[in-house]
Amino acid sequence: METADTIWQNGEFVPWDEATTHVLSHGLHYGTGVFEGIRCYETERGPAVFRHREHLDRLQKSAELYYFQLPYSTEQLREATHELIRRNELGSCYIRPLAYRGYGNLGLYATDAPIDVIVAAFPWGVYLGEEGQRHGIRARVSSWRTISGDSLIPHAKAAGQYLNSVLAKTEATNAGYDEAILLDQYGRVSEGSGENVFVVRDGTICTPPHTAAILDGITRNSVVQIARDLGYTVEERDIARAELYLADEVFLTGTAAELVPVREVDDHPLGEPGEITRVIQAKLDDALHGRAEEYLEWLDFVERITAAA
Ligand code: PPE
Repeated sequence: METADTIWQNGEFVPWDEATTHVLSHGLHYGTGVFEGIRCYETERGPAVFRHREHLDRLQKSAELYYFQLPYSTEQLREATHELIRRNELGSCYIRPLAYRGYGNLGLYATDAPIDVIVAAFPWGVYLGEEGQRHGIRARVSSWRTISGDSLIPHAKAAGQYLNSVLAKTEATNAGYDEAILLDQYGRVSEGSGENVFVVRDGTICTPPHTAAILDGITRNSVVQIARDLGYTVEERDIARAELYLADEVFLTGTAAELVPVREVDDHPLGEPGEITRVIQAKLDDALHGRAEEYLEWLDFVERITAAA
């Protein structure tokens, strides 16, 4: 991975290589951590973090869902992140806040293990590649079903839950595909290993609802709003597996991936990205980079400290 100079760890800026943790940290053993994936983009007005507050709110909620309290407020984390971007002299970058139960005690009810919090920021290109973003990727429906609300909390972005995504992604990649699409426990379309899914049929844009064990994606929400603002009909409804094959267009959305067209599902060709995908992808790109006046409120601009300040 590409590195940066410093990482914010429990309130301090420490050199990248020194941002380490004890091997008996609770989170390493049981996956007791919550995290976020956020992107910052270079804009005409300097670096801007996309929907920063929504991401940090989701982090706080993920923590609360697993019964732990972050020792830092959203505002403290936001300021720490701005300072981190400045200190690392980053423009476009990926931001990874993580809060995990640290070293103190093992066992499952280890409330005396502290909650450690880090924020890292570093350069990271689009997750499924530039080529994939332009011409679409090849997806495969996973043999692994997505985690269900019966056992875990799909709405939380929790570290341990990602073992499910790792299984799906590994299976798809080993079989020569770019990404996995997971079904929920009832066989309905849920989401990608790290993205939400959209299906376009007869001009209507559909995406699985909250009941389909999805993460409530911030890019998903942005895309729904953009699509509606552009006059498209967007339906949140159950999607059958076969609709992935019968679709006019399919695309995935996520912070790391942004908006990625899907050109093939389970060896059924969908072809080059369709018009609706293209139009929404372009608008999202404008919003991310501060070129869409109507979505400027989604950007949290990082003040540059001038030499005189
Ligand atoms: N579903 C899952 C399971 C998921 O991990 C993500 C984000 C999304 C949907 C889309 O959510 P949002 O980013 O708010 O639009 N995945 C993050 C982590 C990916 C990774 O490989 O790590 C991300 O995109 O940053």
